[in-house]
Amino acid sequence: MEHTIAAISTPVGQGGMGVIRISGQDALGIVDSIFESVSGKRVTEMKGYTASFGKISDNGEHIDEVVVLVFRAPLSYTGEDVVEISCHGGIYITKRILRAVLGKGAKPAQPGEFTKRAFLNGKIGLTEAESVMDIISAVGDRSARAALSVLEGNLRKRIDNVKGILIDLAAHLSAWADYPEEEIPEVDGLTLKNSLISAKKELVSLINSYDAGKVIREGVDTVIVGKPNVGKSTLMNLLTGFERSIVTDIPGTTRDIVEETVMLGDIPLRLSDTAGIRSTDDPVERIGVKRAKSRLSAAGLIFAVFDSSTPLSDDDMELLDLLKDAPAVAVINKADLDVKTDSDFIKEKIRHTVFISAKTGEGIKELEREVGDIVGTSNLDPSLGILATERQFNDAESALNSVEEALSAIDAGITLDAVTVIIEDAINSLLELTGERVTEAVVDKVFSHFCVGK
Ligand SMILES: Nc1nc2c(ncn2[C@@H]2O[C@H](COP(=O)(O)OP(=O)(O)OP(=O)(O)O)[C@@H](O)[C@H]2O)c(=O)[nH]1
Ligand SMILES: [Mg+2]
Repeated sequence: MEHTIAAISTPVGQGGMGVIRISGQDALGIVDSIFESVSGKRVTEMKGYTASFGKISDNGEHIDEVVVLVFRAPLSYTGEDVVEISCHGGIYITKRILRAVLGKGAKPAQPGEFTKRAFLNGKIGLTEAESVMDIISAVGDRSARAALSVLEGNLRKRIDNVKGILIDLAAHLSAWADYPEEEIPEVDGLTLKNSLISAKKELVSLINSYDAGKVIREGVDTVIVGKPNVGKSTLMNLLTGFERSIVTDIPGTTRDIVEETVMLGDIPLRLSDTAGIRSTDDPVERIGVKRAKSRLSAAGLIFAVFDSSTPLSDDDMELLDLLKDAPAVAVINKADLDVKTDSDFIKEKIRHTVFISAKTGEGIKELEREVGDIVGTSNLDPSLGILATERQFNDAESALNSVEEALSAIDAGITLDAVTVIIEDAINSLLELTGERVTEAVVDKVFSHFCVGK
């Protein structure tokens, strides 16, 4: 039996409530020794899923009035006996109660140790465990939904489906090769190939969902560029919802980079508003222009802003050339004024083009749609379950490599037992992905990313 662990499960800081969580065979006994309930009932006598109100004291010192919640093994998050002490929030009280619990023999929990125990006790799979971490750190609404759907096992279902196809194939091929006397029908080449192709398709779609999922989870570095006075800062302020950048009708207003993270629909954008790009003799503005240009090359997404009320200038042309093949949306601003710019020329140079008015907010939905197209989130259905971590991505990719190798082996006329071995490699990668067959090192790595208390 593993030792009993304890940690503060709520974030550090001031709050209305704090929770100390204790898991392990001594959990009930430890809490019993520092808790006195109003009803007189002992913690060790409490049934699972019941609560008790009373006070916590340590060596005669009264600490706080608390509610104690009991979960009995195996019907708990970790699968072990678990007690949660809900106390008044605040750093002092939660730490003081934790100290009392540790004083009675519990050990401080390692990062992710509660969830690790849940995994080791078969309460959740490895992909679900990873999505617990995802939920803790999810920023946007869709991100949380994607993480939740993984938790509900959608990813697991998709992987199990591919794994099922491959296991059926491998089993049939091995039976046919190993037991010739059983008259098992030979696997015909076409069926074999079709099954592998459908496994390949599903793996490719999973792998493609990874980048889009990452965008939703982690956001994208977005830079707003354009010549002076086109309305970059006005767009920045529209997206942030407050006067983040200074706006004036004087060209060259913004000089340094102004940053803010916003949600455009369900995509988190880390926005940088920059100095208008033009040649200038002003040394300060020149530094700003240089910074704007260097941001451009590192950005995951670019809003290239043009002023629809003036014809294209040399500065606009220079920018259009800089943006060749970049992940850019041409934002033709001031659509509330008469159009004098050559928007067809812009469209020729930049595929994704929208008319907006940063002043009135018109066109913002279209901008959102173009962004979704560029970063690949438009066609993403998070309810299908998506790959959530680099580890899952790598395992899915090795499975795909093996499936592709098996397909070329068949085309090359390699013997079926060799093909079987390659298919088994693919199965192994998938077993590793789901955590059904993983090394201890991988498990430790997954849980080390968690915060203490989870
Ligand atoms: N009519 C109209 N005016 C706008 C719109 N967007 C911005 N403006 C005006 O254009 C002027 C310049 O706006 P800014 O947002 O400061 O432009 P900028 O691109 O940040 O300029 P620099 O920081 O100098 O590079 C201001 O007078 C804004 O009010 C718009 O959609 N319609
Ligand atoms: Mg500006």
